[in-house]
Amino acid sequence: MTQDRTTERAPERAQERSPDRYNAREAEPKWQKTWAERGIFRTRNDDPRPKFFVMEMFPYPSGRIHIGHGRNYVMGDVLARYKRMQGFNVLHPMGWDAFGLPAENAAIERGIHPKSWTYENIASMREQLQLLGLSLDWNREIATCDPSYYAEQQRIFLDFLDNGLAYRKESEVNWDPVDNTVLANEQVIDGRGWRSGAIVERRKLSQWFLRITDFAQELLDALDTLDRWPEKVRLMQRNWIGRSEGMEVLFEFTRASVSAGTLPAAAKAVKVYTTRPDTLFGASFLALSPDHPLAQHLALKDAALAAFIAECKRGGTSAEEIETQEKMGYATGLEVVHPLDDKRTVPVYVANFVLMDYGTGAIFGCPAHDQRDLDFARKYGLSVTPVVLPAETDPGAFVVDDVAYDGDGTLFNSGFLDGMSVPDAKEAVARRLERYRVGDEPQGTRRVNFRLRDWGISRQRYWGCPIPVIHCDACGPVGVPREQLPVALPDDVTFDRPGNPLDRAKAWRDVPCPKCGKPARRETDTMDTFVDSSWYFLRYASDNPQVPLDKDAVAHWLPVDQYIGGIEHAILHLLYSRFFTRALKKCGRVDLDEPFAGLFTQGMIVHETYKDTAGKWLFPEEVKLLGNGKAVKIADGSDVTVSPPEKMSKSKRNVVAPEVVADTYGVDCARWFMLSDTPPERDSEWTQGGIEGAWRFVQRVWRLVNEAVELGASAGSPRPDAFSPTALGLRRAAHGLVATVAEDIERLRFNVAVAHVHEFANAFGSAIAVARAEKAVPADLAFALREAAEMLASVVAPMVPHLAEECWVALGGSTLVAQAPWPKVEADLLRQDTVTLPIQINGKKRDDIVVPREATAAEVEALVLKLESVQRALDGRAPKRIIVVPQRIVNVVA
Ligand code: ANZ
Ligand code: ZN
Repeated sequence: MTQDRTTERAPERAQERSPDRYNAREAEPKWQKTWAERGIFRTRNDDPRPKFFVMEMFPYPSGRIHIGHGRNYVMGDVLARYKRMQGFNVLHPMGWDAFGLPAENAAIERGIHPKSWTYENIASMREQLQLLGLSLDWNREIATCDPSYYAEQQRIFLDFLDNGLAYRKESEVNWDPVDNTVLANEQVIDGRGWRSGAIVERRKLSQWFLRITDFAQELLDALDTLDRWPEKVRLMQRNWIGRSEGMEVLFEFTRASVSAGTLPAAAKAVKVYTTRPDTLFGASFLALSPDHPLAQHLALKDAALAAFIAECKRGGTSAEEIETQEKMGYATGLEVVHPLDDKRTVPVYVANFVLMDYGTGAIFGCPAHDQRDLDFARKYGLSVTPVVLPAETDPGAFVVDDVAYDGDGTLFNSGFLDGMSVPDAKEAVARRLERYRVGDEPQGTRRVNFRLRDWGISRQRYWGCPIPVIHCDACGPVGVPREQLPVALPDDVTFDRPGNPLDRAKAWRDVPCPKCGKPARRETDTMDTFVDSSWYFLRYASDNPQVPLDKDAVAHWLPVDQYIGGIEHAILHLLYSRFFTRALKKCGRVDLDEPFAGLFTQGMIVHETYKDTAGKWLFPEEVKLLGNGKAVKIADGSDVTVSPPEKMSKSKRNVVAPEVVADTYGVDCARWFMLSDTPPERDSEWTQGGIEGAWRFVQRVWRLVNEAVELGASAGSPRPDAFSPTALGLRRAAHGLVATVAEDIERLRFNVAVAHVHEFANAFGSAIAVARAEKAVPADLAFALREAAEMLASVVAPMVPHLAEECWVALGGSTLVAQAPWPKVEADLLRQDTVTLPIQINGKKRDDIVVPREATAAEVEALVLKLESVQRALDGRAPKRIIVVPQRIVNVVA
């Protein structure tokens, strides 16, 4: 069945000249077995060679992988194999990000235990990855759901606790009032619980946090040192950390407001945070967050305010939700005095767009220069006074209508600030407010703020790493003694009811307090799965399971030289990992600041989508393409709608399984195709034509090598002293290939490497044609042919490793090319002593040829006539004319 397919889908098979066809389906499993048996990808920590650590972001074991998942692993593998050939001790590990919600959903929906679901998926995905021929050290494989892994994670948590880096605080969660359970954000769909459909409420729960904000400045500053990270990712992290410089300013209540009697006894002023103290004279209102203590206090005696606050909560309180909501406010009736002009008063609102956990939870609104404030002012009829005048603008003519002006300019309408630039005005206001006093506090204080929040890691779920804490009524939360770790997940739990099964696992939950021995209960929250992935790269360094986090091994291997993964992890995963590394250093567990020296974010693999007449998605193998965008269903010939390529996804069925490709073409073809054409950072389209092209090229390399074996010198033949132009041209091309592909791989320009191999194959093909035409191949050319074949096999070895091993055997090699050194280049041959001439046939460019720079027109002509493309065009006839323009172009008139 699959054999038939190969025949059918490899259209040029019949035209091949060589009877020897490379049989990937035989070769690939054979070499994979040999590599595994000889353990050649096993890495030792005491290996004296220089280290190179390359890893790809580890997969979530969701079920099966499709070829779209494979691209980053293949890229990492090319680098790993190349670096091995360069003499490095390479660490290239693999693991499983194995905790998470889907396993629990499978348990709920299909009654499979999350553990079996996960380990079954791991088994089948491991097999699929092995099929790709990846040079991984499977001895270091880890799964984050393995107690041996999470025991260390619990130890890390306790270290954080001891060092003040983990703490507990009240925080809001999504609460499903019907299922009586906390929901993850992704389980809230349009404000409703995914299963019950009930409107989700916000509830306060005591939860565990990690103090990432302690490291905000460091994490920001160190971004400048990560010069092998994409600028885009550094920028995203910078924005996420969100440092801003501003001021806290006190606004005192008016006498009337104080004597109204609604304020708490101690309340004299409201503190706001602003990055624009220069715009103070444009202030037209103050706004408190609905969660601000003062708003909460006022709501106790103001039912309308209480209702308003409740209304705000329904809209959600996350920054993203607030961003999209219509601005709403409630006038408290209170007023404050303007800090720079005590004759002016400003009304105080409670407003839905002010966040409690940023700045001070209160703002002053300057509508002319802030869009949110402007929307708010228009809605509630508040004044809009511009105070920053854009350059070259007439103050009398400048009005702010419904777009706030947030640009630069000169202050006006601003008393003592008039005429100043924005920075000067900021400084002048700061100086003045630092001098003024409110009680014994300065009225204004300079302040740096970060958008970054501490990391809430508590999840009310089963399938995660248990937080190693026991709650005692007398002692409070107590860390589980280290010798009792791991706190293992109990297997015996039920998923028949909503909520966290750990809450119901009495035998597991109820334990004595480690401090006082009184009855106590375990923490039933588990950790956010981002914790699991925040240190796995450190775990890989250890080759001793007894010491999962091994400081010396980390010092040896880290930082990761090249990390490869998707841009979707540009912020959270990478930032958390950077934080973990620094936090662990603070705890004395590692001696490292930054975990990833080099980062590469690869593009995705996209594929067309297919739908039948009933609107059902079809798999590519169910569809026959007819060309020019038309297709039919193979089963019944009915029409298929073809839509533009999209990210491969199971739901749209536009996926290709690695085993299908392996069976049909061999995985080397898949690898070659994934590396070809498209720059690796861009999305690449998987097409039938593309994979067939890769198949033809694999066959071509095989033929070239075999022809060179046939015509070339035997292994280890001595190097002749002199070379003919043809032999020299080939040698230059081969040595050039070795040098340029090395550089291409170092720079992760895999598509360029592929292009260089293609280019070389042409040169090699012409040289072989020259050799074939000889009665006896001269020794110099014979030497060059063998050398070129060995170099070609070596150079493609990182990319198409199975084919390369097979070529290596054909060349008489007794070792593995995977363990062979990268070929040595003779520097002399790299000098630009060759030129590439375009070949025009009947006025159209058809080919290129590389010739020695000093080649005579006659020599060039002879070489050109042997090119496959030229012979095809001539079809046995003599050319009408050949015009060689030395060092420029060759024109053939057929
Ligand atoms: C007055 C002002 C005038 C502001 C103006 C901006 C423009 P970044 O740069 O992100 O730090 N702000 C302060 N705390 C807030 C909170 N808890 N919720 C919502 N908004 C808050 O933003 C700082 C600015 O965001 C602050 O400067 C404040 O508005 C607002 F023409 O103060 B500004
Ligand atoms: Zn106790």
